[in-house]
Amino acid sequence: MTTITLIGAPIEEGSGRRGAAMGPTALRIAGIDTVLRDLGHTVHDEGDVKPLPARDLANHPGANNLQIVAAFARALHDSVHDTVRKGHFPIILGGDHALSMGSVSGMARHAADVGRPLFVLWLDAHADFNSPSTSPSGNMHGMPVAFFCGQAEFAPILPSDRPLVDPKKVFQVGIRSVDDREREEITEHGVRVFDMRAVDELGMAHIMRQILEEVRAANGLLHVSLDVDFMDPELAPGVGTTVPGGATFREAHLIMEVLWESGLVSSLDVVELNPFLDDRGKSARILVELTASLFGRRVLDRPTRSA
Ligand code: HAR
Ligand code: MN
Ligand code: MN
Ligand code: MN
Repeated sequence: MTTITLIGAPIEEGSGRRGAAMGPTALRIAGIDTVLRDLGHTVHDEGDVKPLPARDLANHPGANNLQIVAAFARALHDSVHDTVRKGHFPIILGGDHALSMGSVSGMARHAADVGRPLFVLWLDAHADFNSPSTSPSGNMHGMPVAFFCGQAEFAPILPSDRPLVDPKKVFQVGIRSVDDREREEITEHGVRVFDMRAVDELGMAHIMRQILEEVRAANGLLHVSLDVDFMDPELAPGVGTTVPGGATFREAHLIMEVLWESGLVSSLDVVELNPFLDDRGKSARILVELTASLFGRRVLDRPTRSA
């Protein structure tokens, strides 16, 4: 059984609208801690990180709310790194996706400490590979992947010696809304993209098998970042950036089940839940369901996990 630490990150300043700061509260009300305890895990809830605005950074015209976004990134980097160093599994309750600048960087630091490669599974409608100079919106929730892969424009946010993630170890699944400059960037940097067309043509089981085999062969750590808009908006409407044609409940569920069976996952972000836009808690409840599946809830016994 796993010792899990819940870390709330009530950030909405990366998203350009209000509401995602209520995400951690909604996930707690939906019972994320109880569901994990009922599965036999030990759960500590650290409460919410309390960042201090990064006043050393100047305002930037292409990076909205840079000071507060950087503050969350710094606080989460430290808190995730401390958590995982103790041997606990961090679950970051978002908050918008800009928080992954900090959570993934904290995991990258740990991976460097233990000498293992970090892989990232990015479940999202979006590639989130913009930089301040390429972003059409300036919203930093569209930038975390470019950040932790080391695009130079972000240099002052975290210490310059921070370990980076190799873009070829980032798997994006479910992508269906990519800006023109982003498309060039993810191709140039070799991000591994399984867009919704790939999901339709190959099937989720095949895609996940391929990803997990690669992580296992490299003895990697695997960070999972789950954006609510990965799922179809009919299923999960509680998010500011819905895109039609997303993953079904079964597809999302299958991912979580095979991830549990793999034993390879080290850390999880649950991001972009906007309870103000949700339909009577529906999206929050689905996220809790999916998290339970990632931690071993199952319908029938099957050949058990390998690790
Ligand atoms: N690509 C657009 C931008 O950068 C929209 C980004 C939206 N991002 C999220 N997270 N909702 O995936 O502005
Ligand atoms: Mn995202
Ligand atoms: Mn998204
Ligand atoms: Mn580039």
